[in-house]
Amino acid sequence: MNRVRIAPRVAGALAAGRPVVALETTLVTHGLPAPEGVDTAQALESEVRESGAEPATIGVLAGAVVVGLEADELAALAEPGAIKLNLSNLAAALARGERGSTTVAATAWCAARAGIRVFATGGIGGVHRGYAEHGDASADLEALARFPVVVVSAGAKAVLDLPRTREVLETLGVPVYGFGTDAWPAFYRRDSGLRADARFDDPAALAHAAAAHFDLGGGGVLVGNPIPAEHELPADVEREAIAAALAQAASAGVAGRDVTPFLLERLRVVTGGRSVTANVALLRNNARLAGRIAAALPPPRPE
Ligand code: PSU
Ligand code: MN
Repeated sequence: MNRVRIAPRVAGALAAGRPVVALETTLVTHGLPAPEGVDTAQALESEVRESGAEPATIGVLAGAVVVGLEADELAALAEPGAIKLNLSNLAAALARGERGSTTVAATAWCAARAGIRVFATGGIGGVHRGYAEHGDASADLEALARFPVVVVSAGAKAVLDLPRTREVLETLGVPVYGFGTDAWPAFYRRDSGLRADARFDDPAALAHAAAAHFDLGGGGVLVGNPIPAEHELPADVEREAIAAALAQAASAGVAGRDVTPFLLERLRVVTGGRSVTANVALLRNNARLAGRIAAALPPPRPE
């Protein structure tokens, strides 16, 4: 049952106990405009390598989960038509031999299966605004609770209902750590006005807390790494862009898995590309920190 194919360089690093960082691909195919997606994926791998870890970019090609896509595989994956895969549609795509990119939820699942314990993304999915009417909350939240992986993000995407998203993480028992901040970051902004559960200023100290969570049999840990200050979108630019994007989504009747990609694309247009520059900057920052956390994570303790 070759559902999961681990690249030899990744398998080698895992077997030798060397640090490995998983990277997702929905941000490549659905979160960033082409060819920015593939370029960014490569930049993220470089950041991971420079911080001393092996990158494992994850996606689905020809009906197999590939853990550690090579450059040509990544380019093939990013051709138009890739399916956005989360926990609900991943298995059907595998069985049909399809091609798709993995969201945070699906990537955390595959990373945990492969024995990878650190994963970098941009912003997690969460509870969408207007939840009471449509009930749309990302599979990322439950996946974070289930799979024992440290997910490094710049918070949840700012288009979401951040207070409710923060409450759900609390309900699910997902530790939310701030790196260099007491606040929970807000993707394009450094501070959502909400709090992290604990602050760490040192990747090794954070890694030890995550290891304690894993040793107790816990699931995932969410790290909030604020966007570098020089790349923050000004508060008024961000607020107006999000309002415009949400209004356009409502009038276009966008729903379900299409909502997040639609909103990100509208933000790009409304901000004249500034949202994309900010997104790439926070992604690189997260990949770097993930590498440092992976390098500092103590080996699992036998029960
Ligand atoms: N981070 C980014 N850009 C993205 C995403 C994260 O900087 O496009 C993707 C992730 O794959 C995440 C998904 O899982 O957006 C959320 O989609 P949804 O809200 O449909 O669960
Ligand atoms: Mn959704």
